Formats: sequence, C-alpha cells, structure tokens
Amino acid sequence: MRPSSKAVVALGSNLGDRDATLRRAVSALRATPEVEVVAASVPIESVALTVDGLDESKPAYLNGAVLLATTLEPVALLDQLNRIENDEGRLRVERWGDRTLDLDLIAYDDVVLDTERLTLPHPRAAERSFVLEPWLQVDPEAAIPGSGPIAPLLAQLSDPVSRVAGAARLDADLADHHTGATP
Ligand code: PH2
Ligand code: MG
Ligand code: MG
Repeated sequence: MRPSSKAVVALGSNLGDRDATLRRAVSALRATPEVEVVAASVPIESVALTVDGLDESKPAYLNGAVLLATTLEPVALLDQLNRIENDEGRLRVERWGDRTLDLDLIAYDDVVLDTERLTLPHPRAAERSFVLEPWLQVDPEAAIPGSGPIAPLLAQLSDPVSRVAGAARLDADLADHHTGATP
C-alpha cells in the first residue's frame, strides 16, 4: 500500500438542511476505504461569495473542513469526493452558484499540480476565510505551498465568517444515524 498522505477537504452547502448535509458528507468520508478522517472542524456560517463578490441576498453557506489521512492518490480522492457529492443528489445550477454540497480538495501533502480536472493547492483557498478558518481548526500549523502558513493569511482577510452557537464538530456522532431507511 502507498504511504499515507495528508489531505484537506473543504465542505460547503447553502441549500437544504446544510448542517445535516455536511455531517452526512463527513460520515461518507469516514466510510470510504483508504480514507481516514483525522480531524473535523465545527461548521461556520459565511456570506455567499459569487463571481460578483459577496452577496447577502443569496442563502448563506455553512462551511467546514476535514483533515484526512489517505492512501488514495489525489485524483482517486477527488473521484470519491465527487461520488459523495453525487450521492447527496448535489444540485448546482451555475458556476459559483447555490449548491446542496460542495467538497473541494484544497491541499494534498505539498503537491503542486495544475491539470484540467484538479489544481493543487486550490487556487483560491488563500483568499477565503471560509476555507482558511475551518482549515486552521483542523491543522493549525498548515501552510499553502507558494503562499505560506495559513494563520497569517487568514488574519489579512475580511470576508465575514461566524461560529454557529453550540454546534458540534462535524465528526461528532450523529444521534440519528440511519440514512435513507425512512420513507
Ligand atoms: N463556494 C463557492 C462559491 N461561493 N461562498 C461561500 N461563502 N462558501 C462557499 O463554500 C462557496 C461560496 C464555490 O464552490
Ligand atoms: Mg467550491
Ligand atoms: Mg467544488
């Protein structure tokens, strides 16, 4: 087996029951062979960022991040993220538009890659508090290849994020663990 690599995945949802969707996604990651969820953030709330900038008239996002240990290669991991998005019945109308679930591979070890399907590290991660804030929760020492440690990067950003009062970490066990069994 390949040695284990470290990967960061950002989660986002701004349609439907956002919190439940993110928690199901973390459960699905945990259930994925060759993927271990090492740490999960609490959910945070953020104003929707669109191609035209922050848009308070759009439904707000819940965002989070998980730190993974995986023996899957980056594209194989991306396949699994896309599978989970599809299993969630991901609904997306336009680029950067509203969506039920978005799972983005943000970083994978120190890999730098630019292909049609996958760019690593994620090219806009360093500009987004809604990515860096939960990432800092799961990996305080993290750095972005080419941009440096995430803590000072986050300190420079101004897109607003807020904690959800009382929210448990996204990997806290679901009280309601049956999926799809009820009509
Ligand atoms: N994701 C986007 C576009 N805009 N805005 C927020 N607040 N959070 C997101 O996760 C997000 C977004 C594209 O993936
Ligand atoms: Mg995204
Ligand atoms: Mg995406």
